[in-house]
Amino acid sequence: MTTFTPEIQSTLAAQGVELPSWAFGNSGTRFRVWTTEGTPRDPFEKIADAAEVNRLTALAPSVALHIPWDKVDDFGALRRHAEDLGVTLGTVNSNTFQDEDYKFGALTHEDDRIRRKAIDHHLECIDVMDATGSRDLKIWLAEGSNYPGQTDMRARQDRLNDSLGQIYARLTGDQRLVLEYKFFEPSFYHTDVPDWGTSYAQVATLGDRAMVCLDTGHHAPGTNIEFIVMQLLRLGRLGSFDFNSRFYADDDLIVGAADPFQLFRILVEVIRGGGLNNPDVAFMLDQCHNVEAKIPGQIRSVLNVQEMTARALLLDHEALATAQSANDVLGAQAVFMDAFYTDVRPALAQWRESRGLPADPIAAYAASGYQERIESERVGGVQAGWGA
Ligand code: LRH
Ligand code: MN
Ligand code: MN
Repeated sequence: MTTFTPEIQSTLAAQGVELPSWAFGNSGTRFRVWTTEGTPRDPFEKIADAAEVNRLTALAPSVALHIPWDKVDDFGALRRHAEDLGVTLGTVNSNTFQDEDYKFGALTHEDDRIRRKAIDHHLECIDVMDATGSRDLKIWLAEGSNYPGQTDMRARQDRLNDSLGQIYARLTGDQRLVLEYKFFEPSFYHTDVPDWGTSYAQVATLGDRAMVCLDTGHHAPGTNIEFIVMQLLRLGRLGSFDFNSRFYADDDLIVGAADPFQLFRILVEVIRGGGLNNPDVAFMLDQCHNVEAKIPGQIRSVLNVQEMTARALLLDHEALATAQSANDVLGAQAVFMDAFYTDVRPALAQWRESRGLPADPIAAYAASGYQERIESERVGGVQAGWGA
């Protein structure tokens, strides 16, 4: 069986992956939102479910919020609730994609009134961050056009930059703005922030606390995502990951399910670039569990990240560097694949037990009675937010 050096063990012990509150709500596609028994009825119950994932894995110390989906009267109370359960409130995600006013844009809108409304929404999100103690404001913009000639793409970049500048100016202390990109959807011809280059060009003008968010599901098929990871780390602008898997478009499936090798390659570059357990780079999930059980789905997800991290940590860098500098193509590839093909699961199970955690967190969840309890206590759970 593989063994982990003390150094690898302490690296693994320090790892944390933020959970999205919306992974615990009901979700589906634009065709149907499926219901699940035991679904949280409010943000407090979403936090409780996230805390359960952390209790069984020690891998999920914080929970991301989405506003207005997670709007509560008293964010201080939500914060205390989270802390009582051993987790913190993390990234605050804005939402300008479900309001009629934003049909033709939000932060890029031609109409000053609508653009002002969208900027003000972000300022309110920063008020939430002040109350929750969150560091990051994450912005994903569903803005663009469907037809060539429909809009002036260049003027929209200028308005976007002005809007982001106003939002950035409201940040205080160590708060950060993180701009997420996505190549298409809901717009199909052009998107205002379609790629890492545009996100980088926008945030670079704002200041040091403006960063890029890389959602692994937001690229065209075949994109070399680990190259983007390398480049953003090199430029000091990789602020966060939204981890998930895709087969086709923005599928939001369990991270590491569709392409475990891609997740491995990404983590190799994260480690290479000093991004692992580095507070500058937030690891988050952005997933929706449409048909699978939600809490075990989140447990599976954080374990997938942990397993691929362990494999990436096993990469023999010395042997790789030797092969690379000799242009030993097959030798380098063999070293790389050796690490990828190492089954770390038995070693991780043993290591978890040595830390007082269940060897098999999914089995431990099934045996815990938590699911039965929430199914009997919670009636009328809410959607994740889609179509809400
Ligand atoms: C957009 C996105 C973005 C949203 C989330 C719900 O596709 O990835 O991060 O906030 O989905
Ligand atoms: Mn995302
Ligand atoms: Mn997405």
